[in-house]
Amino acid sequence: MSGDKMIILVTGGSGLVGKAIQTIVEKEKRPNEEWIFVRSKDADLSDREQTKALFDRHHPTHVIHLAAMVGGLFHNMSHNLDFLRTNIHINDNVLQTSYETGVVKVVSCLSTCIFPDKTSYPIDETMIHNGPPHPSNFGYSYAKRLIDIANRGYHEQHGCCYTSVVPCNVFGPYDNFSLESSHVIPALIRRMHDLIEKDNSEQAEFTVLGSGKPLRQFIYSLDLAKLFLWVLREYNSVEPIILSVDEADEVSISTAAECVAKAFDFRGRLTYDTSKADGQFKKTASNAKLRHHLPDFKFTPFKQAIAETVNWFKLNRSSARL
Ligand code: NAP
Ligand code: GFB
Repeated sequence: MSGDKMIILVTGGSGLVGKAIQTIVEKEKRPNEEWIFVRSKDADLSDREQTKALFDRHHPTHVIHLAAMVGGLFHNMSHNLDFLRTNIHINDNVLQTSYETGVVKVVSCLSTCIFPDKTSYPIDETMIHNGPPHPSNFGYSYAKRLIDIANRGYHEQHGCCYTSVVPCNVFGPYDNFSLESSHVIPALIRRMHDLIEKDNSEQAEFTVLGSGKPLRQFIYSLDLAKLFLWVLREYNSVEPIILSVDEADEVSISTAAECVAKAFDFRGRLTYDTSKADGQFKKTASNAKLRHHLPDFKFTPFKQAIAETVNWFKLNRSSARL
C-alpha cells in the first residue's frame, strides 16, 4: 500500500480540520499520494447524485470524510433534528458511494461528545453505544454513532476497511468563529477580539457563557491533522480510535477563557453568565489506544496553541468564517 498510487479525497476540506490537514499535507505528502480537498460548493454531499458525480470526477482510492453539519453546544441545542438528518444523509451518501466506486479505505470522524452522558471515566472506544448521549446534542451524536454501525456493516458484508477516529474538542486557524454556531474556543476568541477593539481598560467586562466549570480536552487542529495522516496510512482496524490529548491535559472552560484573555493581554475582568447552559459537565476520554501506537507523539501545549490561534484570528479576521 505504501508505494501504490493513492488518490485521497478529503470531504469537508475547507473547514477547521480540513484546512489543518491541507497545511500538514503541504509539508508531509508522499510522492505516491494525490490529495483532493472538496467543500459543499464542489458537491452537496447530502445529495446522492451530487456525491456520485464528485466520486466519478475524482475516482478516489481513499477518503478522509470530514464533511458534516458541525456546531457548538448552543447550535446543537436549537437544531438537533437538522444535525441528525443532514449528517445521516451526508454520511450514508459518502459511505455507500465509496463502496459502490471501490474506495479502498474511508476514515470518518466521530467526536468524544457522542459518548453516553451517564458513564464511567475515562471514556474509551468500547463505550460509544453504552447509553444515550447528552440531550443537548442527541441529533449529532446518533448520526455520528451510525457511522460506526455502518462501518461494521460494510466490513462484515463486503470486507471494506472503513474506520473512524474520535477527536476531542478541536480548535485552531480556519475555525468557525460565527456567533450563532461556533464552539467555545473560537467563540471566546472572536468575542474577546471584538470587545477589545472597543475597550481594553480595567473596567472592561467579558462574559463567559455558563458557569465556566465544565471540563474539556482540547486538541490543536494541526496536531489532529498529523494524527489523521497516520490513521490514513497505518491504522487498518474498523474499530474507532480516540484522537485526544491526555486526560491530564483536561481544562475547565474558565481556564480556557483565562488563557484566551492572556493571549489577548485583556486587562478587564471575566464574568460568568450562569443563566446560559453548561452542556456536558465532562467527557474525559482515554487516549491509551493512541498512545499504544504512538507513545512519543507530542501535542502542542494548550497555551501555545491558543496563542497561535489568537494571532491567526487577529491577522485573518476579515476573511475568517464569522
Ligand atoms: P467545519 O469547520 O464546520 O467544516 C465543515 C466542513 O464540511 C466544511 O468544509 C463544509 O464545507 C463541509 N460541509 C458541510 N456540509 C456539507 C455538505 N452538505 N456537503 C459537502 N460539504 C459539506 O467542521 P470541522 O470542525 O472541521 O469538523 C470536521 C469534522 O470533525 C466533522 O466531521 C466534525 O463532526 C468532526 N469533529 C469536529 C470537532 C470540533 O471541535 N470542531 C470535534 C470532534 C469532531 P463548506 O465550508 O463549503 O460549507
Ligand atoms: O465547544 P462547545 O460549544 O460545545 O462548548 P461542547 C460549550 C461549553 O463552553 C459550555 C461554554 O460549557 C458553554 O457554557 N461557553 C462559554 C461557550 N462561552 C461560550 C461561548 O461563547 N460559546 C460556546 N459555544 N460555548 C459540543 C457538541 O459540545 O462539542 C458538538 O455539542 C461538538 O456536538 C463539539 O461535538 C465538539 O464541547 O459543550
